[in-house]
Amino acid sequence: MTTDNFRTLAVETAGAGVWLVRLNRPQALNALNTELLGELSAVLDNAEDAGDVRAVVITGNARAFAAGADINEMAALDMVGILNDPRQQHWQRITRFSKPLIAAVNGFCLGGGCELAMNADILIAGSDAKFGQPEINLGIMPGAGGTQRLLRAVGKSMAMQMVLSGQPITAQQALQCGLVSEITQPEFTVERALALAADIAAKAPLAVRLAKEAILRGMDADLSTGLRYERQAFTVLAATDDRNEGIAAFREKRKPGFSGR
Ligand code: DAK
Repeated sequence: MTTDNFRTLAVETAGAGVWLVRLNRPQALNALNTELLGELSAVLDNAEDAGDVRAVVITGNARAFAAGADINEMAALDMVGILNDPRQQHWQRITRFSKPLIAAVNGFCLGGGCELAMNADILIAGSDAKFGQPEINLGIMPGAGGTQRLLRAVGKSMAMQMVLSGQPITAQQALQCGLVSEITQPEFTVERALALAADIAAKAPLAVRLAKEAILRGMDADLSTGLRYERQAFTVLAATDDRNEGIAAFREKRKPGFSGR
């Protein structure tokens, strides 16, 4: 993977099977403009196709993960512009990424930035992170999943509080309400996310993929539908080489070597 073609992102290989994507518009607190979203969507396309990529970590910088959609760009869009907005497709690309995506969040994580982080499967926050949906202060509301994903992540009362008041919450509050799974010192957020990504990257890729899909499907399904999907996915994995390898390695008291087949 080369970062040469990107102006708003930096991409690097960070250990076996892991890509690290850094949002890179520091002058605008990594506000998500069309160019950045397009580049992110291209990176995820590449990561999806690259057989050796097993997990992706996305981060910003010390000051901001991302302070939301680019308000200057947004100002130019009327209703028809929003209906025809190409960014919608970029958001869909992010949402349907099938490999594990981990967000390492420091600083401001607001509006579309918070919605981007919530598209990740796992969120790790630096203790200085601030999560919020401040769109209400602009006379608008979240438009990239903020009302729906936040509701599912933190429950009704906290989602209402954040979306209706626009007030951000701290990393500690985000941990308490389940928006993030861990807090680190800010300087170790990316390191911790990469360690987790490396750990996941060493697992059987098909099992990881189906387990991710089962959890995501479960968020939108009733229990019996979710359980039915889980059972089907579990059964499919019985036909994989990696399942045989995992069980054989356990019995032979050695580390498994997963092939992805
Ligand atoms: N857009 C553009 N520029 C931004 C920005 C943003 N969201 N946030 C910050 N900046 C720019 C500032 O304008 C400033 O630029 P200069 O003036 O230096 O040129 C620079 O970043 C540094 O920001 P500040 O000077 O304001 O820094 P402070 O530390 O004083 O304040 C702040 C930091 C994060 C509290 C403040 O910048 C702020 O309130 N930013 C706006 C946060 C916000 O309202 N975010 C929500 C935006 S609306 C949709 C998809 C997505 C969305 C909607 C629809 N569809 C697919 C339909 C999402 C909407 C949003 O996210």
